[in-house]
This record gives sequence, structure tokens and C-alpha cells, in this order.
Amino acid sequence: MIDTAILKQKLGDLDEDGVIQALDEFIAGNPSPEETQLVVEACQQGMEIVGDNFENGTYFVGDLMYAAQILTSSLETLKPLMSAGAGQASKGTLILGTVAGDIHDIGKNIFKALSEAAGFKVVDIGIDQPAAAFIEAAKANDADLIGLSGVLTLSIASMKETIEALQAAGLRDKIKVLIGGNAVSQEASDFIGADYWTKNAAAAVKKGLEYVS
Ligand code: B12
Repeated sequence: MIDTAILKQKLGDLDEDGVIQALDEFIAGNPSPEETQLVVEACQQGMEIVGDNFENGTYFVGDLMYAAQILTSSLETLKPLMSAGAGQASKGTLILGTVAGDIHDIGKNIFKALSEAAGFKVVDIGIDQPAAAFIEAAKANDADLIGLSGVLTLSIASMKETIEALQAAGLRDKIKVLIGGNAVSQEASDFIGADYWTKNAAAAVKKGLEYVS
């Protein structure tokens, strides 16, 4: 099994070759979806190191972009290992997007991959999406769940607007709303009026399955 502390640090250090080598060795060991989930969590923690270094002035926007590039290609490698349920009947429909003002999508894409693996039909509407786009997609696809992603502090206001629009469209009672990303917290969730909040995509998939069962 991979040493997740080392992987986390390698990503934090932007050591692309080190990350690739560690993941290649990990994959060669034929890991389970659960082991893969631990590796995804280590990558998420590595990105926190990157974020901290950006905040304290050691890294710049170019470093954030480089980190995103390393993580995105790593996730492509890990994606097939996360899945268990390809080909099964749909468990429900999830509309997923990053809210207005925010273009971060790596966490969203992880949640998407895990949700698809669990059997959800996922309609991914992309990044920087206004409330109206979520409502339109929810109506067009008869959604069971909506997933709002956001890592910026300002995303909290966009998430609140989206839920208010859902309410105004008369859809709030029939659709559960899950929120995720670095910006969310219990306090933010209470303010927004979400049904569930998390920074752990795997936990959210379990909750989603509970909602549709
Ligand atoms: C990579 C990165 C970028 C990349 C994003 C590339 C991409 N394609 O996403 C780029 C370079 C584009 C970028 C830009 C900017 N960034 Co940036 N970025 C990051 C960084 C380092 C990592 C984010 C990430 O991918 N994390 C890894 C993923 C896996 O974690 P996650 O998103 O939390 O997702 C997990 C869970 O939360 C959950 N999840 C996520 N979404 C959802 C949705 C649902 C429904 C559910 C259930 C679960 C779920 O599942 C995931 C797996 O478990 C963070 C630091 C951090 N700590 O987050 C800063 C950070 C978010 N960025 C920041 C900033 C300031 C910016 C810029 C303003 C910089 C600038 N001056 O231009 C711009 C903003 C652009 C915009 N309008 O959005 C700040 C935000 C500060 C704040 N409080 O608002 C942070 C926190 C860095 C910092 N510490 O200062 N950034």
C-alpha cells in the first residue's frame, strides 16, 4: 500500500514525477476502491498544502495551475479504480455543477466519478454556473438530487441564491441539495439551507444513495 503521507507531501511540493511514480506503484498493486479513496483523500490534503503555500506567498497562481494539472491527470489514472457499478440500472439523477463565480472543478469531478460509479446518472453542467442553469437542468432531467460545488468563500452566497431559486421554482421539496468543496461548513450549510454538506465526496455518495432509496 502507498504511503499516503508521502504522496500528500509530494503533491504539496509539486513533485510531479514523484506523484506519478507513487501512483504507478499503487496501481500495480491492484488496489480496491476503498484503498483508492484513501489515495484521493491524500491528494486532497496535498492540495491543502498547495493552498496554504499560496496563501503565505510561497506559491503563485501558476503553481495552483500546475498543482491542478498534476491532480487532474492523477485522477484520470485513479478513476477506473474508484468504480464498482458500471452498467447497473440508474439509482437516480444528480445535477452537478460549480456555482457562479467559481471555476474550481477538481473536487466536483471526483464527486461526479464516485457518483457515476455508485450508479447515479450525473448531469454535469460545468463551472461558474448561475442558479438558473441548475433549475433548468433539474427540470429538464427530473432530478432527484442537486450537487453544488464551491471552494471560494464567495461561493457560499451563490449556493444560497441557487437554493432560493429552487424554492421559487417550486422544486425545493422534491430535490435534496448536497453541497461540497473547501468553502462549506455546518455554519455555511445552515445559512444556505442545504440538506447535506461535506468535504468528503465518498461520504456524500453514501448520503445520496440514502436519499434516493
Ligand atoms: C487548484 C486550485 C486552483 C486552480 C483550480 C483548477 C481547477 N480546474 O479546479 C486555479 C489555478 C484555476 C485556481 C484559481 C483561483 N484560486 Co484556487 N485553489 C486551488 C487549490 C490549491 C486546490 C483546490 C482543489 O482542487 N482541491 C482538491 C479537491 C479534491 O478538494 P475539494 O475541492 O475540497 O473537493 C473535495 C470535497 O470538498 C468534495 N466536493 C467538492 N465539490 C463537491 C460538490 C458536492 C456536491 C459534494 C457533495 C462534494 C464535493 O469532494 C472532493 C473530494 O473529496 C485551493 C486550495 C484548497 N485548500 O482548496 C485553492 C483556493 C481554493 N484558491 C483560492 C484562490 C484565492 C484562487 C484565485 C482567486 C486565485 C487568483 N488570484 O486568481 C482563483 C479564483 C478563480 C475563480 N474565480 O474560481 C483560495 C480561495 C480563498 C477563499 N477563501 O475564497 C484557495 C483556498 C487557496 C488559498 N488557501 O488561498 N485555484
